[in-house]
Amino acid sequence: MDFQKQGLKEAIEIAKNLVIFTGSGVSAESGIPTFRGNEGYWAQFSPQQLASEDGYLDHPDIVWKWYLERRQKALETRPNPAHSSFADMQDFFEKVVIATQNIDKLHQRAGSLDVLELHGSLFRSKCRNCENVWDDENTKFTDDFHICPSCSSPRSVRPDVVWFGEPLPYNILQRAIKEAEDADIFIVAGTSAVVYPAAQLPYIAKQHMAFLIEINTEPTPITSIADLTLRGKAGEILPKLVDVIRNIRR
Ligand code: BV8
Repeated sequence: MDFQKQGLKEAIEIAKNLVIFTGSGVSAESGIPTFRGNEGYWAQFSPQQLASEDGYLDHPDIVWKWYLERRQKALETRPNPAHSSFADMQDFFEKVVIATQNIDKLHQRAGSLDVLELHGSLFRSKCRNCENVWDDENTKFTDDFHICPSCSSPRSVRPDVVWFGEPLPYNILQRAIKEAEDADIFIVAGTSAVVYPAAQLPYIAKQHMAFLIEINTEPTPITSIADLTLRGKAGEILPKLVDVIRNIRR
């Protein structure tokens, strides 16, 4: 693995702020499907059918079934070495922020403390009627899970995730943009970097002189602007990157 790339050692020596932008590829080695791979969700389902409000309104039970299956899978799985490596990096830099597109909460379960959930969470629901949002990690979903516990309006409860055509949570996106601007090192891991506005973050970091590292099994649009591309599985590469950081920063 080419960690000797020009600039990496210097970047690690002087960095204060580390920002990590992740997508479903970081959870792949935990057994959670990605979206756009051959085995990905979009190979079986249409994103418009499952990850859009129209799809939810047309067939709420199918959308709920998909999210509850994903939620169960996330609960049954464990963070992998990619998640734990990002948590370990908190020992070596003043500030480590994770801006994730993932909704599986595996970064938090691995010990990352500052996680921006750009696309929401499998473990929160919200009411379309009264806009109440609540944690439902311990909810045992039953047939009446459509009833809002706050306003009791029937069939108004949906997953608190960002669907296509919906805006990202304003404060979270603004914070992610600010952190990308302030990043000394910006790691892009396990994302195809095609979903906007989240995918703008690496470009913002690069424009603000961050050292850009990409970790992916395949090339993406970010590859051409990365200062260092580490080609391979995040769960295998990241523990080695932590060793490199530890040797420089200890
Ligand atoms: C918005 C829900 C506007 C949560 C998701 C035309 C019409 C309308 C909109 C648009 C348009 N053109 C562009 C847009 C914007 C649209 C968009 O970007 N579309 C793209 C597809 C062209 N974006 C939106 O609609 C956003 N909203 O624009 O609103 C607006 C503004 C103001 C007011 C009103 C409206 C909303 C985007 C969020 C959509 N929600 N999901 C969920 O169910 O999870 S998207 C979905 O894609 C997930 O969130 C996912 O996180 C995200 C990104 O995918 P990735 O995580 O990157 O996963 P992917 O499978 O693609 O890639 C995996 C990568 O990992 C691969 O590169 C692979 O090589 C790599 N990999 C695999 N294994 C490993 C690995 N790497 C390392 N190690 C491994 N082991």
